[in-house]
Amino acid sequence: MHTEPDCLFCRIATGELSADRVLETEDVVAFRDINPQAPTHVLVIPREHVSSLDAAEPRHAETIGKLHLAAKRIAAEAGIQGGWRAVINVGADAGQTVFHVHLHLLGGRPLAWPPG
Ligand code: DGP
Repeated sequence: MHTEPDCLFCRIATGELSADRVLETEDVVAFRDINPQAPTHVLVIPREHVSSLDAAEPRHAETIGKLHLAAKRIAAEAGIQGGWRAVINVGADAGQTVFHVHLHLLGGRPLAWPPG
């Protein structure tokens, strides 16, 4: 499995850097966002380094799917009522600042649409 030694989220995934982890599986790790935008704001990442959804290939399909299923599980375990949002920022113009693909799980408050 490909990892990048200088990638912040790879280093969180391996445990080299600490984070407030909420779920770990063979393929994905989830932890609370350091700058939460909602009462529940969790980042779900693959253990494998993929820089962005733009860099994902067909062989990553199962892992990308697992990010979403992990978010569903975390939202259920958090007891979020009435809905939640899964967001993947793709590229700098969309607000991506960490180039290791990650799904934002946001919930616990009403979420406006469209996002800014
Ligand atoms: P994005 O803008 O979509 O690339 O989201 C990156 C998110 O990562 C942002 O909401 C803040 C969060 N973040 C950045 N550095 C850290 C960190 O060291 N620990 C944690 N828990 N979250 C981080």
